[in-house]
Amino acid sequence: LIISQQGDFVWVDSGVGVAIGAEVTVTDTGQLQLIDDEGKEHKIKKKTEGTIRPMHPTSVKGVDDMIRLGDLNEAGLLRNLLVRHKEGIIYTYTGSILVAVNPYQLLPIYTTEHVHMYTDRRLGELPPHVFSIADSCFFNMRRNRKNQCCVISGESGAGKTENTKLMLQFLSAVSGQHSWIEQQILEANPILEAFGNAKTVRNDNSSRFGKYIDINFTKGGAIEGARVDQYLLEKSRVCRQAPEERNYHIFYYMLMGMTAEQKKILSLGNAAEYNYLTMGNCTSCEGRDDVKEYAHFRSALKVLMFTENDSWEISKLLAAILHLGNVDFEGKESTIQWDACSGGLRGPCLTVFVPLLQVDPKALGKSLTQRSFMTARESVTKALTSAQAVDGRDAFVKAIYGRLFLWVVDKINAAVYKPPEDSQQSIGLLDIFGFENFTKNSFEQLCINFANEQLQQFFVKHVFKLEQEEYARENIVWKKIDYKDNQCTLDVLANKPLNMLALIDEESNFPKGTDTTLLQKMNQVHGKGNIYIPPKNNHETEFGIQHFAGKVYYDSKGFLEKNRDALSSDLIQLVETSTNKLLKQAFQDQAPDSKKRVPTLTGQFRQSLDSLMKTLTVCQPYFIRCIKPNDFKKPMLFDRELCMRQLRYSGMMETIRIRKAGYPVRYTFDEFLTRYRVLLKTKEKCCESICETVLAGEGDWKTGKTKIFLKDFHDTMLEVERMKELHEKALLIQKVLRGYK
Ligand code: AD9
Ligand code: MG
Repeated sequence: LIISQQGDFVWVDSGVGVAIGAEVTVTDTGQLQLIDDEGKEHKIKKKTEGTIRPMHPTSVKGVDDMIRLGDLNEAGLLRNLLVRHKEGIIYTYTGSILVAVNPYQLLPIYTTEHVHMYTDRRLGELPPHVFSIADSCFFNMRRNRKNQCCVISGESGAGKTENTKLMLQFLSAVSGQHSWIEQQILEANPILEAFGNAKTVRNDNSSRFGKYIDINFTKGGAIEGARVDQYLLEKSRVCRQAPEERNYHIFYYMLMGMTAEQKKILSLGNAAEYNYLTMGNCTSCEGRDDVKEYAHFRSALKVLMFTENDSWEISKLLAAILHLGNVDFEGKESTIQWDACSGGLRGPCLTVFVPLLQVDPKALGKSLTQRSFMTARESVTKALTSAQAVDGRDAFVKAIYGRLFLWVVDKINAAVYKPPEDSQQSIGLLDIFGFENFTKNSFEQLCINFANEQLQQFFVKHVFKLEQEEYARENIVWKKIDYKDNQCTLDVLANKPLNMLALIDEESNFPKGTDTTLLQKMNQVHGKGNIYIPPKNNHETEFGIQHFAGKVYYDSKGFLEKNRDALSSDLIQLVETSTNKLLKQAFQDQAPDSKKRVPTLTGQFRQSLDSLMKTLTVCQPYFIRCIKPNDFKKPMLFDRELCMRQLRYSGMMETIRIRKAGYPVRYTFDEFLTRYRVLLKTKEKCCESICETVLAGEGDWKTGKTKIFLKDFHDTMLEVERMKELHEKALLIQKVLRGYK
C-alpha cells in the first residue's frame, strides 16, 4: 500500500471527472483515513486501494510554473490552481502564458511597491504576476524593437477587463513620466465602461463591446499616445434587458448623480420611471455606487478634454433616449396619445423632446408613427401599426446610442492619439467580451462567440501550429503534440463557401428573407456537418453550434433585423432637420439617399475583426488566460468542475505539454551573439558555449540551422546573467573614471 503515514498526500478517484487530492490523517480510533481537497472523508478499504495513487511532491504545495508539475495531467493542473487559490495566489505561469484566477476580492498585490518590485525583472524571477507580463511586453518591445500584444481571454466575468486595467496601470508607471498623457489613457477607461459596460447575470461590470488599446512608446520608452479600437457594442441592451440585468451604467449614474436642477431641465426622474431601465427588474447593482461613479465619470470627461458643453449634450441625448422609451403608441394604426401630454400617464409629452433632440415635435410624432416610401411616381406615407412603431422607435434609439458611443470613442482618441514623431513601438492590449452561453442566446451572442473562436484560433496558431512548423523548418528533432483545433468551427461560421455568416448576410439583403428562410438555408447547407446543430423539428427556431468552449443554442428569431440594423429614412430625415449639433455629427455619414448599400452588422464586425487579426499577427504575442472560479461572484470558492471545463476548452493541458517539451524562445545566431556576447569571456566561443556556460545542467536547449531554441526560463537566466555582467562592467568603468579625476 502506498499510504504510509499521516500527512502524506495522494490522488483519489472522485467518481466524476478528474482525480482529487487528499491528505492522509488518523482517526480517533487510530485508523488511517483520507480527507480530500473539498473536505470530504474517504475510508481506506481494501477494494478502493487500487484507486489511490501517490502524489508527486510538486503537487502537494503547488508550483509557480505548471510545466514544472510532476503530475502532468488534468488532476495535477486543477489542484495546482486550487491550492494556490486557497492561499490567495491567483497568478500561475505556463511558461510565459499567465493563468489568472478571479479572486473576487481586492488583493493587496497591486500597490506602487509591487510596481517597483516587478519593474525590469525577467519573467519567472519573482512570483507570477500580471505586472510581470506587462514588464515583459515592455522589455521585449525595447529589446527586439518589435510591437507587442497581449491577448486576454476567458469567459464572461473571468477578469479580462480588470487585468487589462492592471497592465495599463503598470505600463503607465514604468513609462516613468507621470505625465498628462498617461493620466488620460487611464481615465479613458471609466468613460468607456460607463457607456459600454453593464450588469449582466454573469458579471456586474460586463463589457458589452470589445476593445483593443494600442499604446505607443517613444524610442526612449516613454508613452507618447494611445489609440482605442472598439468592436460591436451590444446595442439591443439599450432597449431591452434580460431579468436581473441592467442597461448601460451611464443611465443609472446620470439619474443618481445629477443635481435636481439639471434633472429638471431634462425632465428626468428616477430609474424606476423608465421602460428602458426596468425590463430586467433591476435598477441598482450591489457593490456599485452610481453616485460616486458618476462623479468619477465626470472628472474623467474633463481629463479627456470633453467640454462642459459636450457633457451636457451627451446628457441631452441620453435623456431623450429614456423619454423615447416611454412613448406610447396606441391603436391598430399607431398614433401617439397627444392629450396624454398633460397628465403624462401614457408617456412623455412630445414637447419634452424639443429641447433635447431639437426637432419639431409634430415631425417627430409623424416619423415615429408613419413610414413614407416611393412608388413609381410619388412618395406616399403609410401609418405604422403600433408594433411597427415600437420597432421603429427602438431602432432609432439604438442608432442614437450606438453612434453616441462611436463619437465618444473618437473623442477619446482625439485626446490621446498623437501621430508618431519619434520612431515608435507599441504594446496592444486586447480585451473583448468573453464567451457567452445564456439560457437564451441571440445574434449578439453569436457575434461575441465568433470573436472568441477567432481569438482561440490565434492562440492555437501561435502556441501549436507555428511553433511546430518552425521546429520542422529548422530540423529540430521533435515529437508532434496533438491539440484541439477549432479551425473547423471557424470554417463553418465564416470561411467555407456559404458559411453561416455569409448566409445571414445574404438573407438580410434579400428583400423576402425572413428568420425562417435563413434557418432553412442553414439546415440545408450545414445540417449534415458536426458543427452546426439543426433545430429538432420544423417549429423550433433554435439552432446550435459546437463551439470550442461548448455547445450553444441560438434563437434565430430577430437575426435578420438585428443584422440589417436599418433605420427608416423618415427618422434619418428627421435627424437632418434637427439643430442638435451632437446628434447631427453622430449621424453624419448616414445620408438618406446614399446609393451605397449600408453594410450589415456582421459585415462590419468581420471587417474589424479581420483587421484586428492582421494587427495581432505582426506583433509578438503574450497570452493571459482568465479563469472564473465560481458562478456566484464569491471569494475563496473554487468550483473544481467549472474550472476544469475552462482549463479543458482553453487547451491548457496541451499548452503545458508543448511548453514543457518545446522551446518557445528563439534567436537567430546573429541576434543571440549580439545580445549575449558580453557573457563570452574569450572571443572564439560561440552561442553554444554561452549556453553551455550559463545554462549548464538546466534542462536541454537546442541548436537549429539558424537559430538557438530555449525554454522560457533559459531566457530569464541569460537576461539575469547579462544584467549582472553589465552592472559589474558599469561599476568598473565608474571606478576607472573616478581614478582619472
Ligand atoms: V466580460 O467578458 O467583460 O463580462 P471580464 O472582463 O472577463 O468579463 P471583469 O474583469 O469585469 O471580467 O471581472 C469581473 C469582476 O471580477 C470584477 O468586476 C471584479 O469585481 C472581479 N475581479 C476580476 N479580477 C480581479 C482582480 N484581479 N482582483 C479583484 C477582480 N477583483
Ligand atoms: Mg470585460
